[in-house]
Amino acid sequence: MYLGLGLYKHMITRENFKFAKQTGCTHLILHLANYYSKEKGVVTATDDKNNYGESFANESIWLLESLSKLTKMAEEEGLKIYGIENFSPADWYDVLLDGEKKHEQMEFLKEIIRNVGRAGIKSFGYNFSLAGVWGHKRLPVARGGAISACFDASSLPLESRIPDGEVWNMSYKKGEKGKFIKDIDSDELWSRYEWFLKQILPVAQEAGVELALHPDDPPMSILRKTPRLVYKQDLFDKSLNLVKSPSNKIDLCMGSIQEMEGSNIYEALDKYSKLDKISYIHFRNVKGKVPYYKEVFVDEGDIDMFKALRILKNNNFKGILIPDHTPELLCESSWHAGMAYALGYMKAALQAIEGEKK
Ligand SMILES: [Mn+2]
Repeated sequence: MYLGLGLYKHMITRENFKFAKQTGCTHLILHLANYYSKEKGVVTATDDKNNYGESFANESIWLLESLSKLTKMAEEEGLKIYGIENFSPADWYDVLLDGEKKHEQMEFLKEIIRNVGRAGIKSFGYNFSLAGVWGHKRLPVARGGAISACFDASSLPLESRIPDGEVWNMSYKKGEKGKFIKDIDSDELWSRYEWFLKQILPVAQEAGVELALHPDDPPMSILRKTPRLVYKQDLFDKSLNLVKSPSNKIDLCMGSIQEMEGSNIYEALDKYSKLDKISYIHFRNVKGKVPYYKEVFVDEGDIDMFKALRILKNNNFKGILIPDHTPELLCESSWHAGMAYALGYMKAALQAIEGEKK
């Protein structure tokens, strides 16, 4: 098991690579889609009026040359880029929405995966979702009033439909006023997903890239009148069996799984690590489950993180763990402090667990 740090696009700097190295990481997961760039903190509240901003198509960051520059910069700092997380909505909205540009967009996604493979990057995380990550509020809900993400279904306009020009909680064009994305049922969502997997998995396999599916965040069965794909942990079985491939894997987000109704995080970790289906892990903790939960410090949530690590160790898990999100610590560099706190905890826990006998 290795320790990694996830960096959002606006945080991809040499200084932050050094910060990752200094906090004990050996690996990085980079987000190249430009969400979270508007605010200083990264806990962004969204509702029916505010989303994660504008998404741009065909950006040069996806070229092999750009990816290779990033891998070289990481190597210079003694790190390896393990994965890239998420496509830009502007590059695949018609794949998600079954629109007229889906074939053209699919070809670009394949090119991205080929470039990722050529750059020597092992994993590509993605979230096949229409509503995306939506509805969290930025509130002082973690220990000591630390600002963190809180989801409370009872306080949200859950039925607010997704306007034309938006998907995955970002805008990709100026939409028609009063028009919304088409209503679909769960079968239709799965059939769109199956088409996507059948197109992308052979390319990923040839490129030596694992595709890592993130579960729904928040894991509601329906959100903004759209179905969700993996809002219960067993739905990962459905995704893995839908199109079989060694490249069909999971980005196992411990927080999102813990938030699911009826979930058992230890069973999920045990089952999917035994199957060698976990590409990497979002190692974070929460209190509560849908319809109300809050993201908290790694040591104060409902999950016994040491128990989780022992399961992974016993199953010989060889992937990486990243903190995903953490509450913000009250200081000048609240994001860095939050990450350093989580990583220090993880480093100590790994050292303790690695020293234990089976
Ligand atoms: Mn996650």
